[in-house]
Amino acid sequence: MENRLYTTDEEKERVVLVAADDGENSFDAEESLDELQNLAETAGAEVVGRMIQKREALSRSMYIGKGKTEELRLFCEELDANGIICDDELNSSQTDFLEKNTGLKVMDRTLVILDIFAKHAGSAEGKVQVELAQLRYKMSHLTGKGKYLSRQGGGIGTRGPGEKKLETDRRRIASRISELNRSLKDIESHRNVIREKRISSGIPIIAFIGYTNSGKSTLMNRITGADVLCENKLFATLDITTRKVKPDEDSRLEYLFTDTVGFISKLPHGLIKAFRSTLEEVKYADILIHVADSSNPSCKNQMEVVYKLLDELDVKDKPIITVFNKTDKISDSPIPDDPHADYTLKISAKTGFGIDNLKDIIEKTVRSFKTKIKILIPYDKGSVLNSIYNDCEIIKTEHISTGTYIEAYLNSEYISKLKSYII
Ligand SMILES: Nc1nc2c(ncn2[C@@H]2O[C@H](COP(=O)(O)OP(=O)(O)OP(=O)(O)O)[C@@H](O)[C@H]2O)c(=O)[nH]1
Ligand SMILES: [Mg+2]
Repeated sequence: MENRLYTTDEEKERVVLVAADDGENSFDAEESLDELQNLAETAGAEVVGRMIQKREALSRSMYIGKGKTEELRLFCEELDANGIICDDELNSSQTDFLEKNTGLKVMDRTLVILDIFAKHAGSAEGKVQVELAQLRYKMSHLTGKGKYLSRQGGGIGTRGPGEKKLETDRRRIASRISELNRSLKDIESHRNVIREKRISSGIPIIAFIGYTNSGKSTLMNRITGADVLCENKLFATLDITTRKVKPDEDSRLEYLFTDTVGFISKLPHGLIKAFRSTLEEVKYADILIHVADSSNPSCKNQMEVVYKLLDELDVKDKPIITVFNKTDKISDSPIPDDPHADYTLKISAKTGFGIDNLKDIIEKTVRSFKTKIKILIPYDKGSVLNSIYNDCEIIKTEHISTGTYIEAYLNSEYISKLKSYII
């Protein structure tokens, strides 16, 4: 059974999903495997079976027990499966043990997520981030003999961004990682410049966040007229799209809407690290619109995952508007509560239901917060200066040759009034 041939690029992988359930996950094991099935299929595999083992505690050396592993081997043989995908990230001993005792290709949830990211990465930034996360994953899963990587074949875990074969040689991986790290540094500093510019423009930034496939991009398109790709796929969006929009034609207000990558349960740590600069866009937003898929039976759990990740990214104290999306798909069921949100409402990004209401709420929220900006008021504009002194929260004032330099917290109405003085 050892060394059965692995799949080739042309052949569809036939996989069995495996979960070791120690009761620690916020989803139950079946729900989590439903999601893993969706991930595996998005990565191009065919799921032919699943197996769950309830465990008191997970072991460092075996993902599932010895007896269960033998049961799994027979189960895979019966189903003619050629791979196994485990629902948690395995260490190299756990992988080795399963490989040795089943003779099959052993993959895990992280590997599948990385594979999907690689498939969907479009921008140069996304590609660098994904390849880096993939190679770091490979490095940490190299066993002493490097057996796991020396396997021939294609399929999940062997493709980098742009269908490029991933590097498998340990030494070359190391030098590629340093190269990618350098590119990432450049990308991050470029992103910081753009971000600084955006923040100092004083225009409120509104970010769509939420579980993957909840409808963030569909809502972004509905509100801004952008044409972000929306698909019934996990992680359809990886790149950041930003659009400037006026709430209505003659409004003095302007908003910047941002759509970005979705969250998922057990989001691999390596991905969070590599995608930090993308994920941190959320940190610099003024308002978060949390898009939840109310038609998904796991809606509540998915929302919890989102809040856990926000916490991990150290995103706090932002106004949150939670929209329960896809209400066109459900009959009139009550909205779950969301203690984290300042507002909750039902919408359908697809039909447009509730969108006007959402726009009103956004406007109300924008008006209620203030943004820090820098302005320069010429000395001949004494009345403008007076009104700032009277109405705004000033942090710093300095008299320079061209006028009075001020750093202050202004609300959006003031920002539009003083637009021409913003520096
Ligand atoms: N019925 C219904 N389907 C919707 C609604 N909003 C989005 N969808 C569908 O849900 C799927 C996912 O939508 P996206 O907008 O791509 O979701 P996303 O949150 O951007 O997903 P990722 O970028 O993959 O994280 C698509 O098939 C959409 O057509 C809605 O209000 N009703
Ligand atoms: Mg999207």
